[in-house]
Amino acid sequence: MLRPQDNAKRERRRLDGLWRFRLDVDGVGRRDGWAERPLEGARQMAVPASYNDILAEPIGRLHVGSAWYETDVWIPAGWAGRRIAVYFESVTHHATVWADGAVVGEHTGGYTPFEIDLTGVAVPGAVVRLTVEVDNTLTFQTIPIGVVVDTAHGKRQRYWHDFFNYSGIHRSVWLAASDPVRLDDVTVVTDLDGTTGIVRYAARVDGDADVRATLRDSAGAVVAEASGAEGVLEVADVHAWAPGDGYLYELALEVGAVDEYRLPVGIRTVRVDGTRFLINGEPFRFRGFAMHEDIAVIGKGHNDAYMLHDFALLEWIGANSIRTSHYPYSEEVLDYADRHGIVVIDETAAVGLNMGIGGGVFGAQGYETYSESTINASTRDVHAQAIRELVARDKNHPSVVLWSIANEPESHTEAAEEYFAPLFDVCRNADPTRPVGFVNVVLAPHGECRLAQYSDVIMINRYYGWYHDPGDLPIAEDQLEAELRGWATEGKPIIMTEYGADTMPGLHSVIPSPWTEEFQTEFLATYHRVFDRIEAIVGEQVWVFADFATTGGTMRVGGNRKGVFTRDRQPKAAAFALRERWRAKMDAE
Ligand code: GCB
Repeated sequence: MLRPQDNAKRERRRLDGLWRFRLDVDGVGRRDGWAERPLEGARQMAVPASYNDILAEPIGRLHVGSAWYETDVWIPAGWAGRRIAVYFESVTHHATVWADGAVVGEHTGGYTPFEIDLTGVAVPGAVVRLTVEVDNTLTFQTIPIGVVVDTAHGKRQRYWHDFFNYSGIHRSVWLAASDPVRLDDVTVVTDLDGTTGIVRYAARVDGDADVRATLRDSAGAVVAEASGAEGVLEVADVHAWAPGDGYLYELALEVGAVDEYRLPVGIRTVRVDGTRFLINGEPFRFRGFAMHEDIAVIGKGHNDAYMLHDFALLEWIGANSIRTSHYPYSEEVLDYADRHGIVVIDETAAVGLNMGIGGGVFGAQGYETYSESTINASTRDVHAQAIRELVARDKNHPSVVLWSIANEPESHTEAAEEYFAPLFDVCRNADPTRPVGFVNVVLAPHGECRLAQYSDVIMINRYYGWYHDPGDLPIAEDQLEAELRGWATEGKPIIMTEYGADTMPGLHSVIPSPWTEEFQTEFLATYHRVFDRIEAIVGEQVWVFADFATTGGTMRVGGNRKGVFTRDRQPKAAAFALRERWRAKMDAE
């Protein structure tokens, strides 16, 4: 499946805007045939956006189950004979789609795209009523996982991850047209041989037609050509894609005389060598943040302006990388990262697979993590599919250098190993070219974790001095160093993928104490002293870029406050300290 695009042979229309919307509070929409006729009692809802906070009613946050979206789409009269499809960039978490009252498709997984073929259903020159049922239910057989509990006040959604379960149509929806004979997929793998760049492409065509490939540089000059569904393009005097230098070529694939597709290509290599993480053969050190897609009112809806501002702040602070904690982000984010040389650790939505962690949901304890009735073989199938869909979408983005197949799962037990070992294979089969890892939690420290052996890179989140011995940074420094020295004996690169402290902007104290701006600054400085003493540490990504929404909890003050920026992207004191450290490192490179 390819993302829709406009070119001489393809057209697309964005279907964003105000759709008709109704929350299915009593869960009767299917029984009562809400998709069969125009949605009664509908209000308006913005697409893309989470619906939760827009509603300004408690039900927006409490609702468990379906929400119905509907819009009328005119199919251009000129599209007769074309293949017509609707492409959803993301619907969180489960979507069923109807066209004029008939089911045309469904998709599970709230952060990856899906396409539905409407040819024959959508009539050129006529209008089609598109209905989408968006189900936000999380169970032990969804990714991420959750559990629905019945209470005297109705159903409640519990989950083990620490961010609010925003729901809705979160990214753009496209109507797309192409020839029925068309390029269906392309995989590009790049290499460097001295000053020569190598681009291997493999195209999949739906139908019978020849493929021609043309690679152009950023000025539009043709640098290599090939024909055939698979081929190798060589670029003399290559301008490689590199961190901080997002140089992109453009690969144009022509399919007979009927279709074409254009794909930006960054030529670079990624490799792990001992404790070094190499991009183009050069050691790379990750500096930056674990992020969230999280905006006041809009929730997890993609917003171009916020995205650009977030990247501007990343540049201001001297970051060179991000992790898409804890789910695949909008592809626009990767496009930007490609174009600006920002390095990305790309994560699936497998978060909260750990009953040992509260994550602000203390109501949902008392389960075993892996068991027949909790996280089981069916969950693993869904998880495998989530990995495949992530790789399928993001494999051609040069900015993506490392896959994270889960955040903080239970990883110290035999059951964990049984569950996860095949998933590392799934990821490596889907993409043999990039390193694979997962993010380790303190409950499985060095020596106890059974999954690190499967990872190319050790990624760890630690909160010594925050959740352990809160406020005591000398003790934290010792604990952190002792554990990291243990991990360093594994002979693999280590990235600290999370470390941070909740901070209320405006709260100060002479002696750094938890929640003050001074403490956050001191906390980060303590960790940095340790990182600078251990060679195998090749990355520091602070938790978290900006404050974000969570479920209510006694440890959360209007959400998680570990942001170096507030939720509206104002800097806390730590931002200036980080800027000093990271800009100095940047200048030294
Ligand atoms: C973690 C999780 C992250 C939480 C963070 C915290 O380890 O990976 O999702 O938000 O800790 O602040 O507790």
